[in-house]
Amino acid sequence: MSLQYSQLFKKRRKILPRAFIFLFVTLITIGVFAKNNWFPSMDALTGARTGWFGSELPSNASSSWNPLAAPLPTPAPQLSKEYIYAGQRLLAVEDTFATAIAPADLAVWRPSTGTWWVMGGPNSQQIAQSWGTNGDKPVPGDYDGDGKTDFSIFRPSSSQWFVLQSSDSAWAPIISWGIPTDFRVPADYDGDGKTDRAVWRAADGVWYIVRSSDQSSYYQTYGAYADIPAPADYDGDGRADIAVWRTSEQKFYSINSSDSSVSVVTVSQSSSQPVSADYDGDGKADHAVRNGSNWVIRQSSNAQTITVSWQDAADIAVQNDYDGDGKTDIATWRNSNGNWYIRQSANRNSLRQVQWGIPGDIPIPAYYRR
Ligand SMILES: [Ca+2]
Ligand SMILES: [Ca+2]
Ligand SMILES: [Ca+2]
Ligand SMILES: [Ca+2]
Repeated sequence: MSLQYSQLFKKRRKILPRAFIFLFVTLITIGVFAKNNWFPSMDALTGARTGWFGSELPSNASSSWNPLAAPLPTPAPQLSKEYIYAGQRLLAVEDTFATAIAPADLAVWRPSTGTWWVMGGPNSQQIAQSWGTNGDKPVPGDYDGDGKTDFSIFRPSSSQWFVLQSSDSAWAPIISWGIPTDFRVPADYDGDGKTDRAVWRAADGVWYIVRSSDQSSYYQTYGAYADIPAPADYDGDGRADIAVWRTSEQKFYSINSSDSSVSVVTVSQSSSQPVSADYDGDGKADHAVRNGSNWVIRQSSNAQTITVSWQDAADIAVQNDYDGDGKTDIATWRNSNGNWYIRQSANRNSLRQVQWGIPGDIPIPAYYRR
């Protein structure tokens, strides 16, 4: 036993001095490194990073201490804006820093080929996207909520909604909703910034809505046979309001989403074409009816009703905000020549005439490019 103890004591006598020498050298080394700023560090004020021996590092390096660490991917820009839609019409952009709303794109869907044609701007190319086949119905909207309209179609044979998400170019989950004879009324009813798949059935007067916020089904009986659905954000709370236009009474009936109250607004026109949108730019949709070539608009800002005669009665109404001033422009598209006739609210109501599309196309202006 005593022999073993003495051997252990001899080993310790050798180890201890070596340990002291190691500690001494280490402390000296740390001192030299610290004095010369050879340790990795980050400047608290500027965020500038330095690696070993004072080497410069990119500010997004994942580690200062690991010389082999890869830099972090550049963070994707986050949307600071909130886009609120009623179908393909932009209701509002909520952004305290926004100075202008991007103008709507001129676009058509060609049934013969199932192609979406979106006109490019001064510095951007046009877009041609195949999505859908002959017999489908375009139902553009921002279903994924990224601020861009998604190429989307409803297929009557299967009642399926096919949405090509602009955010990741992937298919949204395919949902069967409604029947071919329904009015398709996609809009953002629950106010989450995403378009909700929705239909209105004249036969029973029921609104069938898939709320995008939780995918739950919502049913609301409102309206009667022969009414025309006219959902829009009449109370300006960022949510589309359930509404119908009753030609026989020349009245709009709507449920304000803000407080569930009912509002009844008379527009004395015997036409069956509601064209409600925010023409005066106060953030609330104006009750409006197109009668022949006349656009009769009850401005929400002052309750005044104005009448504007615009182009041909046979044209298709394509009102939207084409000049990006936050006001919907009265506009029509002519099937015979593919011309767009836009009354520019930002430019003293002057005419902008552009040829885009051919006879047989379906005009579907929206915010595809943004
Ligand atoms: Ca989108
Ligand atoms: Ca929604
Ligand atoms: Ca509303
Ligand atoms: Ca308005």
